[in-house]
Amino acid sequence: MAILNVTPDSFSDGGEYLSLDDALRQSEKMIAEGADIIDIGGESTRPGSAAVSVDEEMRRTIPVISEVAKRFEIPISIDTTKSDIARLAVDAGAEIINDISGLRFDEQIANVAASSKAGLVLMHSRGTFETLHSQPPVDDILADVAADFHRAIAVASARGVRDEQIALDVGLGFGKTQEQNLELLAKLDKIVAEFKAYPMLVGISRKSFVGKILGDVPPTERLGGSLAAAIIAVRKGANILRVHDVKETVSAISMALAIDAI
Ligand code: 7PJ
Repeated sequence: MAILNVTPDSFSDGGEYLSLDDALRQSEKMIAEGADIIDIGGESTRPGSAAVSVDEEMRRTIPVISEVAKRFEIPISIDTTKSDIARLAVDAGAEIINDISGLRFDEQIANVAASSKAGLVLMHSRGTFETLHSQPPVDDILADVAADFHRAIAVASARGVRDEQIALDVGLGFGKTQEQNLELLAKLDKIVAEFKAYPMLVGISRKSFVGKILGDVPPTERLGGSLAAAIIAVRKGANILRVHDVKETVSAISMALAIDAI
């Protein structure tokens, strides 16, 4: 799953917004490098980011989704916590809804998934939009993630989403301590085993917890660390990796799988 941010704060190159042309060029590049899904997001959830209105999120994402859907064959995912955006995105051609709140912010997202038959990613996170990155730690992160997966799956199911539509995500970097982010990767096989009916998605790429291990390096210097963690995640059962660096990730995982296949 290749990340396509259409937010001014996470993709600025001097200009205010990522232009449609830039978004299409970036999509084409990531598809050529081996992406299987493009995840389009118009609201940054990085620490310190401001929430955006439905109108603004719509203006950023929907034209890009329409154009990518028109030009390429690749499945498109919409990274949103708002059912209004999810509905517009699905109508514009998105086939997957990626909800970092796991239906905690807007349960109607499940209704959109149910009626459209779109895929639904239920990610574990804690707190509100404003407090996503300032949560007091829980004692047992594995138990917290598992309990929240059960809650989210029950909400989805009650609103008509079928099991085959759902993927889960432990939500690295969202309401976890540094050690808990590492623990979730180290013990990912346990969570995969408990929820084996669902594909497991993991987002590691360029995150702060990777930067911390490498001596607080900036996002541009987190590739090696991200790849090492990605290999471990796949060996422990992850099925989908959400990444910025498609070519490098495909190379690293191909190499690891070739060795494991012997
Ligand atoms: C994730 C996400 C993740 C899923 C973001 C960032 C923060 N969606 N959206 N999983 N992270 N499913 O990319 O650093 O880990 S935004």
